[in-house]
Amino acid sequence: MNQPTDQFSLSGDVVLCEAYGSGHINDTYRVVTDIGAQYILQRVNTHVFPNVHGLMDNIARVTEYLSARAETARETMHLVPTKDGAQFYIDDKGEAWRVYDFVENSVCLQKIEVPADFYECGLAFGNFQRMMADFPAETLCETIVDFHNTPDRFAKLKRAIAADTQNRAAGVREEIDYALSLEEEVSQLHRMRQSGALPTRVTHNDTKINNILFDRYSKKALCVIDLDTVMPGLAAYDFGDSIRFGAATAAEDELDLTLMRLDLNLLEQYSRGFLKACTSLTQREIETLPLGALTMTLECGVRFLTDYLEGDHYFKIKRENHNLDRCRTQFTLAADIKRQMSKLMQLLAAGVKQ
Ligand code: ADP
Ligand code: GN1
Ligand code: MG
Repeated sequence: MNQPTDQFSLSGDVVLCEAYGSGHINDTYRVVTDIGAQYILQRVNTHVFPNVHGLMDNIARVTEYLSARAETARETMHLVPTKDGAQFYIDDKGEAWRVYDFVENSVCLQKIEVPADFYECGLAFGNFQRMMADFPAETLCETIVDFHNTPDRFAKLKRAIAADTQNRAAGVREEIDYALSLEEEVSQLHRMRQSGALPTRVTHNDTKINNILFDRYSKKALCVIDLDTVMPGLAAYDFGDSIRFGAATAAEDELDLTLMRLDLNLLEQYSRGFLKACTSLTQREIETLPLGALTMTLECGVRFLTDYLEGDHYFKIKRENHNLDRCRTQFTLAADIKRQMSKLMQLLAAGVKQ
């Protein structure tokens, strides 16, 4: 039988192809050949990313741009072409496959082990944004249209409530009311982008810590991965999504909500790294970073809630009510971010003066 790996220009013959990583969206495999070369093979989730051509064109252009500016090869992802020189391969079933060089001696963290890890994350995503600062953002395709369009995320939530296809809305009235109570506040960033009050940047848009590879030995951040959502966006999206995931005291699907808070020490670590590396930020952008943390957290909760109401067709779930559990952690965290908002603002303002 034809294997997707047969289509790519790999060094050696494949001896191992095993499931790898723990993303919510794509299927990832580690591939090893008889001469010890390693690769990452991914089946792109075309339900989530219908425009594979646009997506792969973005990734090819962004990785080439970063490679030309990087000091070492391990600082950026490298696509491996197919034997025909294409960036990806579509199999008989219409599935899309791509291959990257495996970044050797790298590790991926699912959670922060020591606070310095999060400083490294801030540096990595800050560097990414600064290195892309002169790239023409408007030439990138929107791989998921309206991805961080917060008002549109609310519109989708309201449609899911009205349709209530799974008869789940009555059971989550409290969550729905909480989300709607913050709609205006968290729609501000989008409106500032629309009015031109904030510059549109090339942003990563999915800045979880497991989208960074660290050097196995030095524990320094090496390389930003998972470039599917690199699109035009706001600096506050990348800052905010990192805080949402990395400065939280509990996992995204923790059941004991009393464990979920914002860790201000971790927020400070990340902010120092991000502000140090991302020298392209304007004063106004820096001032909007705390609102980015609230917005990304609430928006992510709204997305989980919408998916729960619609029957869990977007995010992979591993148990019943998984998306509802995820929604609840995000809303609990959003409430804590809101409680601590003045401290966040002070911290970021202090970062500016350093
Ligand atoms: P998803 O969109 O499903 O999150 P990712 O692109 O983030 O998929 O990849 C999933 C996992 O595969 C990552 O968390 C990381 O552990 C690993 N990975 C991805 N690309 C590479 C690479 N080039 N080198 C080494 N490991 C990688
Ligand atoms: C998804 O692919 P992954 O697991 O890095 C999602 C993000 C969410 C995140 C929540 C393309 O990220 O937007 O914030 O889950 N990616 C996409 O964990 O929707
Ligand atoms: Mg990922």
